[in-house]
Amino acid sequence: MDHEHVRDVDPAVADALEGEVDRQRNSLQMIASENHVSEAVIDAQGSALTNKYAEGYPGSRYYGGCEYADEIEQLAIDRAQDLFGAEHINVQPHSGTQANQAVYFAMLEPGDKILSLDLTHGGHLSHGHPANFVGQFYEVEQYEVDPDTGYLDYEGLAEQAEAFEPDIIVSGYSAYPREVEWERIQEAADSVGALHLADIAHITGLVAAGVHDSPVGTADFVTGSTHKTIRAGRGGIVMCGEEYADDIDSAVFPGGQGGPLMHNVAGKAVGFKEALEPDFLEYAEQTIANAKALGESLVDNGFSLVSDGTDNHLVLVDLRESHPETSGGDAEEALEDAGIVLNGNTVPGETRSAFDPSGIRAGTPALTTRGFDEDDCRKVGDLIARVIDAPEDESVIDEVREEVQSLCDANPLYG
Ligand code: DSN
Repeated sequence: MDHEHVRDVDPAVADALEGEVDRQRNSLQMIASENHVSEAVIDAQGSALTNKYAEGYPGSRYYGGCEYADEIEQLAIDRAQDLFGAEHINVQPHSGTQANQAVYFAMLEPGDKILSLDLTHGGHLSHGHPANFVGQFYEVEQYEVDPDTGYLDYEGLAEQAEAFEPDIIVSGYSAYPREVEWERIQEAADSVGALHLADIAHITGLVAAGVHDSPVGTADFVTGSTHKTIRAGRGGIVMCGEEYADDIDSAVFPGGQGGPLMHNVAGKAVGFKEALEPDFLEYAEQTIANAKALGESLVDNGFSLVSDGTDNHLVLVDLRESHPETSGGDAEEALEDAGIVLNGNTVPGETRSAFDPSGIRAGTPALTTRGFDEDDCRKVGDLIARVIDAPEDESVIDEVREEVQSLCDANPLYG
């Protein structure tokens, strides 16, 4: 990854690009929504398709010269169908948020009602936060996880749906460590005549591999992003039954987007092909095993986990009991100095703020891609504990930084 063409034209950007590759190589990327895509996906995304306009869909475009764009988009759709089994799939959304936007735009009128999980309980901005367009164009009410267990409260959700009478219920989360019972949310939606959108952005790869229950065939709409656990490069995807196909396609283009980012669609096609290989199942299983090992190690080191553990690729640590003086932001900063990159995160019942929350969120998708196993992840849990126990001790930070480097050297990334 030498960026030689960039260097010829723009050494400043080339230096920064190489700096970023070195940063990823020499530190632990534990932001739960991140991953390391293959060089094949990077090659596809950095291709001449960035030049091509292709408004429309395969076989029906508003511009000439789309023969290769058609071929690639159809490959992406076919492979996504093999992975997820949905009747209809649109691979053009630029991101998971724009995939969600397409569903809202297709199915709701401004002022319609959305019932979704509160952001501080693990939801997402695009599910109805007041600062997002969704919170401003629609009437949003939010549900919460059970404060005692950290698990979704399906009965409470059904009662809330009955009282609020939403037009759509949104499930699928950004900081929820447990398996989701899609059928129970569908039942709540059906009982009040609401639609159900399941946003699997974080777990798209786990669902594709079959290691996490799939909402496809249960929820009316399933959206996802393609660069997280599925490692297919930046972008989004929408899946639905055939009866909604035309509405969704029109809501993506021309409703919400202009020309598709065909270079990203090519990345999706390549990443989906990789996800169809048998070793992707091993990857997905290992990602979950690693998150469980990380969580156990943190618990052994005295930390509290929201819901006491994990079923997926992430753990959510509530620092309030074990480290009441340390905010998630303080922990994030000290850990980054030690080469462990994750994010401060709100926790259910948050008593600080989104800018200075009480927890940290840590994921294993990227570590697993570079070859980490359970023993490595237990060790990472110990290293996280050493830093958070002494976030201002430079000698601890330096020692942990060295151990992080050894782990990185043992699990090399990008050649
Ligand atoms: N920003 C992503 C996350 O970190 O969960 C979701 O879009």
